[in-house]
Amino acid sequence: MKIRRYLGKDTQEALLKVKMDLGNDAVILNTRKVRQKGFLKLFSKPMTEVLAAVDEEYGSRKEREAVKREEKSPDLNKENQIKIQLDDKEQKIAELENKVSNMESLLQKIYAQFQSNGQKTAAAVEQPAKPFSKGLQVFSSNLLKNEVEAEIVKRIIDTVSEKIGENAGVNDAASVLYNVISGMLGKPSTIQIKEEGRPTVVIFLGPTGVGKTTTLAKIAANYALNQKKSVGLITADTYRIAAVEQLKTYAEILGMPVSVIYSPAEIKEAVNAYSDKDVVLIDTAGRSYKNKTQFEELKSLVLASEADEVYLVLSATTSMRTCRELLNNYGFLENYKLIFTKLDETPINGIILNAKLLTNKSLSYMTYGQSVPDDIEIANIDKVTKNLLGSIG
Ligand SMILES: Nc1nc2c(ncn2[C@@H]2O[C@H](COP(=O)(O)OP(=O)(O)OP(=O)(O)O)[C@@H](O)[C@H]2O)c(=O)[nH]1
Ligand SMILES: [Mg+2]
Repeated sequence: MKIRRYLGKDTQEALLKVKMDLGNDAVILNTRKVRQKGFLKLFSKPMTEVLAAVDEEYGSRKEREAVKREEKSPDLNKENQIKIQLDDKEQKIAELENKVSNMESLLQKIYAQFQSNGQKTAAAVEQPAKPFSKGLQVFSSNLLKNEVEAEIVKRIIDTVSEKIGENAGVNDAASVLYNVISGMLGKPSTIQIKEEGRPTVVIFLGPTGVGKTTTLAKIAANYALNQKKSVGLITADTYRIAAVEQLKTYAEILGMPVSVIYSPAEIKEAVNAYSDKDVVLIDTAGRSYKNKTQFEELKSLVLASEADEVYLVLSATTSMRTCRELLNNYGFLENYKLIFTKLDETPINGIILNAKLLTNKSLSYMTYGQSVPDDIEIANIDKVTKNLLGSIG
């Protein structure tokens, strides 16, 4: 028994090959679908494989016919043999050509598929953003331009995303953002004058030149002129010759007493001397963030003053990096409120939100110029929030 394997595009083609080769006596043993081996062939259609058998003595039909032809005319047969060999070669070449062209078209298909996949990905990236995400993108970029720290911007956007639906428009996003940011800034807290007992004692600290003395003068003037409170001033700033004179000038104009102390030990007595006052405001010397000894002295001054309220004065023009250092250095303070000055000198409001969230202390006053007593207001959360969401030109 002779067993042979025949491959065809389909069963019909494979059976035809069997018949052609083995004749009608062939017995079909098995048919199955097979994939050709090789990377490119993985993408082609499976072939049909037919396993056929024929009695050995019959041999293949081609062989039998060849024997017959040889018997009839040996010369003609030789000629035919050459022709058959040539025909076989031509057939092989044709088969190879066919294979190459199949591979070519397959490669073209694969290439086209890759290209269309690439276009689909690009299209997905360029897809017009939904109104919700588009609105948030604009605001998030404004917050960053306002120098709100990236981590905080992310926190804000995440909170807003949780609160509003996918299809919310720019206006909805804006109003939720407004609420989230103003909530983070919190309610401002200003000096709370005690109704009874000793005067309310307030001390102002902060780096050099930020506007401590000017801000103190603005607050003092407002208490004296608008609220008819009696105010006493103390300065602990004897480092600069002009500092005492500066406060004395304001005190003179406003008609209020001022006393000067040269060491923390003197503060208690100076405060006690103002027992008849409603408010006592204490000015301090600006401290460079590098000088550790000065901070130790400041710490004892704050403790000795037994102040009811402590205000840390910061300029809005300070870089966030410096601001972080400053907040670190003033970290010895247990409780304080934040004053931001010089907001007239910068359109950037990010530092206010950053510092508020870093310290978790209340915002209190903000100042917008050099003019005493006008250029001060209670921290305007609405204004700051709108500035943060607005674009910086
Ligand atoms: N543009 C602007 N200038 C201000 C503001 N507040 C204070 N200044 C100015 O900043 C400068 C310093 O102000 P001071 O009040 O002396 O600052 P300070 O923190 O007491 O300074 P030291 O006592 O030296 O540490 C002065 O020229 C003020 O007029 C403000 O809100 N805006
Ligand atoms: Mg000063």
